[in-house]
Amino acid sequence: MKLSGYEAWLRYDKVKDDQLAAQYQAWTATIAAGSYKQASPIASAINELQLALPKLIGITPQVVIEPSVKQFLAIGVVGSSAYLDESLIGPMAALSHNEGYVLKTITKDEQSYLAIAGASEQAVLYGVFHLLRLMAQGESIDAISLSEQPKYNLRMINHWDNMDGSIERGYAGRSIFFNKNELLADSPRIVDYARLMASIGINGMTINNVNVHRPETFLITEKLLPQVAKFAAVFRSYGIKLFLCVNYAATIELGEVETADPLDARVKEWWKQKAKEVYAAIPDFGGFVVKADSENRPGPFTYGRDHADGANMLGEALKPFGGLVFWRCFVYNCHQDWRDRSTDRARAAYDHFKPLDGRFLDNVILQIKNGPMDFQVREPVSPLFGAMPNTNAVMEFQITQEYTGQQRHVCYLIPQWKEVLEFDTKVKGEGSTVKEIAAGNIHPYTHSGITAVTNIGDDANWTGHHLAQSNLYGYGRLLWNPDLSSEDIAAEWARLTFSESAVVQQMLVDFLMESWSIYESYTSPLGVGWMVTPHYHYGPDIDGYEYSKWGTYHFADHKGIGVNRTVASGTGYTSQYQPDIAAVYENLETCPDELLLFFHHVPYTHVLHSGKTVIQHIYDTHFQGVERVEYWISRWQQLEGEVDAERYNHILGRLQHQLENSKDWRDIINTYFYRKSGIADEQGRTIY
Ligand code: GCV
Repeated sequence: MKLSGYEAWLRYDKVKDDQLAAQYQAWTATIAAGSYKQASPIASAINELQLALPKLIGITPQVVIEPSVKQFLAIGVVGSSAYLDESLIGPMAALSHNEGYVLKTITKDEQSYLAIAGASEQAVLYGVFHLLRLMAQGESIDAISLSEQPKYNLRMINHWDNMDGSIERGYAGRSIFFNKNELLADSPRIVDYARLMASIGINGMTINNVNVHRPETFLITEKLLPQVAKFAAVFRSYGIKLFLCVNYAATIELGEVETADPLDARVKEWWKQKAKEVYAAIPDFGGFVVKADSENRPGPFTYGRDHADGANMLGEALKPFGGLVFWRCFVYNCHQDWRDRSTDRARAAYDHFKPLDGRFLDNVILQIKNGPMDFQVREPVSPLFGAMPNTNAVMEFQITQEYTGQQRHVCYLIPQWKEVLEFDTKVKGEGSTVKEIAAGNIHPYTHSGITAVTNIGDDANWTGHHLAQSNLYGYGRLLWNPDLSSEDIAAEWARLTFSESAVVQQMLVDFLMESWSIYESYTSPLGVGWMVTPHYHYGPDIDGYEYSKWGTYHFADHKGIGVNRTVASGTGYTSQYQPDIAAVYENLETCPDELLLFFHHVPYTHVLHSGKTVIQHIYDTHFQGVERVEYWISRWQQLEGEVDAERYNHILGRLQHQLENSKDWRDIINTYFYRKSGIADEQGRTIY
């Protein structure tokens, strides 16, 4: 069979075990759904069952109000029917979240039914996806009793799509939302995308780039709002709120007020009217995401105002409608002179925002990238996260693989995100993990959660590389439950997306689990970052940091390499962490190897905790990285015939490209450092 990957993890492969298929049929052939509105999450849930069940078990379910059969599926909001009475559902009482649900088999008055009871309509949809996930994985559903609720309230996706149809940092084709400055609001692909997102629990989405160019500025105008509202309507029926990125200087860009000064009464009034207009078109509009005073985007600095002034001006406008402002903290001076050690890009977000704690309105949320720099393969956790107890915050991850192989290399990012989430910031003593901060459990945020820049485009398989789908799937699953292990998420994804074959699954899981470490091993070493081609961010270019026209970013010379960020003699960045953590990073003895060059400038002969010198580590990891890709190609080749030919060949092709590219990395990095240091490889391997 030809498999494009379009259905991703909603493939619903036919259940081959007859007994299991019979069990599923018995529970799902009749669905008691009560009455429900068209284009609602319940309607979507039913639609999903109607799409999935014929594929899984070859039946088309009957949807009824009062089932006369003895065994059936009952879905709905708790209390909405006699079958979903709270006393029967029981565990629902323990759910504090309105997106939580219960799956439970119940026997009552000689009828047995599987109840999917949600705290809300959206929760019912999540419950249905849960049931289908179980069935698609071949789990018994005969005696079920479980309840689930998401860890994070805001589970967002950001698209960096431009209205011309291009995607900034997109590696999977063009935009599914825009083309040639038109909105593709009637495209059937939008519904399929909403299905995929709802199935992993996403509940908010921006569709346009944070770099808002002139055409996208018009998204909030009369001309385009009716089209935008169509997207919102599709998303609404899948429990997803639509947000837009706005141009901070829209007043000027649209020629309506000649200033964007956030304290100017005309500017404030303009945004208030704008909010009214937007909410008239989309009553449940989520709010705005803003990139201001960053990478040449306009912002309040032009008027001598600060980020709190800017964000609050928008917050005030959205407040009457319950709208939110996500204000990005990716603010740094991209024109800084790297020779001047008193400035350090890593310091910027904290330096800009920390002093503003407590000044933001409670519908404003700071959006903080996971690291202090920019989604590198390895960075420490941003010290800003948790550092502002009186300001709402969300974590921003990057699913699109801008710096991690651009979906031509395999790089499963769930282990990286889990490391970030498990990091203990100690801002309120032991246990102040990022995971809990993002959930609003350490500081009492009114809004919190996680967002990420997504990796999809209009490629048939959505993500370019088939295996990159695992990052999107894993992102949603992790936001629902960050305690799931990376392996379990990978296994679930492999089973749903590829095959019931244990061999295929195990190989995919092993491969995904190794992939981040493989990618890291042949790219920039020991946390130093970049070394990629400027702007494009793909392939090796050691001195290629785009903003390093005054000198190299990594400060490598014939004696050593690394960025000194210590308080003792460097940029002082380490002081932005809590004292215990700062001490670990500040001290060469305790700084973890993988971040050594992020924090310290050391001689090539410096001995790591691993016992190797820095230079030998560079040589070894770069040789090993390539060997590991070679090994993976040989393992993948064992799957020929086990995986459908289309996906098998596609992945093989990408792996072969990865191998060639990893050789470039190896040769260019090793040669550079051999020439710089003059130190030979202990193993005498050829360095080109
Ligand atoms: C959307 C990095 C990326 C840019 C991106 C920016 C951001 O600099 O390279 O493409 O712009 O981050 O997060 O705003």
